[in-house]
Amino acid sequence: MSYYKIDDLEQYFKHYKKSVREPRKFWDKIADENFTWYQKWDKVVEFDMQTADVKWFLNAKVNITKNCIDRHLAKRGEKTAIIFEPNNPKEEARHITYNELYEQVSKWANVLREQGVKKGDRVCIYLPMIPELAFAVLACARIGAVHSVIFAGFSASAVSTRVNDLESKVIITADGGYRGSKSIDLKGIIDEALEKTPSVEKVFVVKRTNSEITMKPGRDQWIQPLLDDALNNNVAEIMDAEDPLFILYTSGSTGKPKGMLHTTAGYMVYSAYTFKNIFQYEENDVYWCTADIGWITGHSYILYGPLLNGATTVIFEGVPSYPDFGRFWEVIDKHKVSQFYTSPTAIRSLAKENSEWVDKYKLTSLKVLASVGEPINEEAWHWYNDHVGKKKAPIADTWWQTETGGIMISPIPFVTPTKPTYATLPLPGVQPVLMDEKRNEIEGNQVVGSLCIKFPWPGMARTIWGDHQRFVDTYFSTFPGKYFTGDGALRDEVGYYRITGRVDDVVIVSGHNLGTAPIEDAINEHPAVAESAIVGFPHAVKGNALYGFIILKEFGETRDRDNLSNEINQFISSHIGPIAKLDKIQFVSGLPKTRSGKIMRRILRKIAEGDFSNFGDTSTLLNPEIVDEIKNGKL
Ligand code: 6R9
Repeated sequence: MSYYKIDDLEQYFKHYKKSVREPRKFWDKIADENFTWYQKWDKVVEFDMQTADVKWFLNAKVNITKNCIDRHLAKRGEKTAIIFEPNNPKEEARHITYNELYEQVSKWANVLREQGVKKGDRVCIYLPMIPELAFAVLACARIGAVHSVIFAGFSASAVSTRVNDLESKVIITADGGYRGSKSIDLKGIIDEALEKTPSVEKVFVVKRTNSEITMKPGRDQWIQPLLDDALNNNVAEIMDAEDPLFILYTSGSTGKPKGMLHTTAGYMVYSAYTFKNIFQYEENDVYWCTADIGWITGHSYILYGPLLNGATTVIFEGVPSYPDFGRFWEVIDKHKVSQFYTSPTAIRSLAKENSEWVDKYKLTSLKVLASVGEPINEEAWHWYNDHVGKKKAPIADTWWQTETGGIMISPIPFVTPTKPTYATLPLPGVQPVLMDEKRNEIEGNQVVGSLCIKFPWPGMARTIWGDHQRFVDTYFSTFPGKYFTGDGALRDEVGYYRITGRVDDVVIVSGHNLGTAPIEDAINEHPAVAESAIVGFPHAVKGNALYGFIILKEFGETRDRDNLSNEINQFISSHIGPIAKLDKIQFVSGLPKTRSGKIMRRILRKIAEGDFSNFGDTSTLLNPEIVDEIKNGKL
């Protein structure tokens, strides 16, 4: 019996039980049957959850790109590996076959090697969402260099912080990038960033926008002439299972970003396994994840997961609103996309527009929908289900983190019955537990607590680059011996999990624990409300009270604000209870969001408290200008 694919609920429970009782046997079989290895492991796993030392597939030898590319060539050489859909719909899409992907990655790998990049070197990649981003990432993995993709929306100072933390010698960038109606001067940002990065020796530049840029002699080179001269085949580096594969930064609650380090074999096994099950990918499907490769979702579910399974994966350069609000749906019909993976933010931003933008597309190719990044509220879930999936495509609400490497809790489409706003059940191999304030495990169902994972899984991050103590402190100390996710969750009467948001998003009002997410859900159901964010602020009698920042839909703008405020509180009262009513409501035109779409509540909390002195690091904000607007609106 194979454990790689789950076909029905009975099988899910069977696999799940096996994975808990005999995790070693479970992962051993999956790793053994579904990948090509130079050498197999001596031991499946070795771990100490106190010191956060975890190793999987000890002493195995492998190269992830052999598994992503080479092993498919015999059967799938002429199959499309990547569909590139450019920002401008008038520019032709590119179809890159597995054979072509092999040639491109080989050329890139040869160039990097010839230019002196060695196994273990950190290579920073600052590219727009173009096929070259995939080639660069895979070429690094091919030669054993550790890739660190920096999202091409980050500022120069965010880039230099990361480059310096990695002491990276090589940067790969482009002359520019397109995003909707804008073009971004990536090389200019790199030039500014590199004024403060003494380690960088070489910059390779991809041509995309043909913009005028300056090339620094001795440091900068166009990559194309080098590629033209390179051989189109390459012998992959033999990597140890625990050799680093990549480092990806995630923002901490304060201070310096954390460089999460993922290693080779465990990440490979886990991203492949989770992709296969969550997306139920079949041979002729076209799969599309709208994330950016600069985030973990793009690493695991645009590149590695799909390619490990020999899938066709779409790389989309643009944005959902360009040239109009129908772009996603147009692309789905155009490429006959079968699996579509996006974020609640994207869904809400499109749901707020006239539904004709989506309803005019057929979307009949869609089989599976998925969501990631934050809790998906009920209204957005239904809109996604009704307008996009036409009530026929199950929605996988996938909960996971940069640190987990792959999806941890999610319905398996056609297997797990879905329930709006619930990530439902853990995947086999994942052992979630809920913990109370006294650090005890909470048994049974219909309970709420801090979400931890009590046994290692192959995809977990191994450390924070250069700071293992911070890794231990952040994730393994709050609940000793367990991995602490930082999220709160509830387990319902049948054992389904619902992520209630970051644990720090819970506000205690008059002694009652109130998650901000369900309150926001209730508010968002008001027909005039587009989006909302709730934070707590100190209150003399209640301890804390609730402050609501609310964005109205266009027609709501003309309504009387006092009446609206009363109605919104009525909604909360009837959905949750009078205890959850807002003490203060401020109508705003936007919310401070990180580039991955998360509301930066830390800033809203400060504004609600009336403390405008120091908003901390705002370098990851997509819309920093909104902070002043909200602040001024309050004054
Ligand atoms: C993959 C990714 C991780 C945090 C995580 C949680 C939130 C992600 C979610 C979700 C509720 C979901 N989150 N998916 N919350 N339901 N389906 O997003 O990684 O950027 O590291 O963020 O995002 O709070 O802890 P990352």
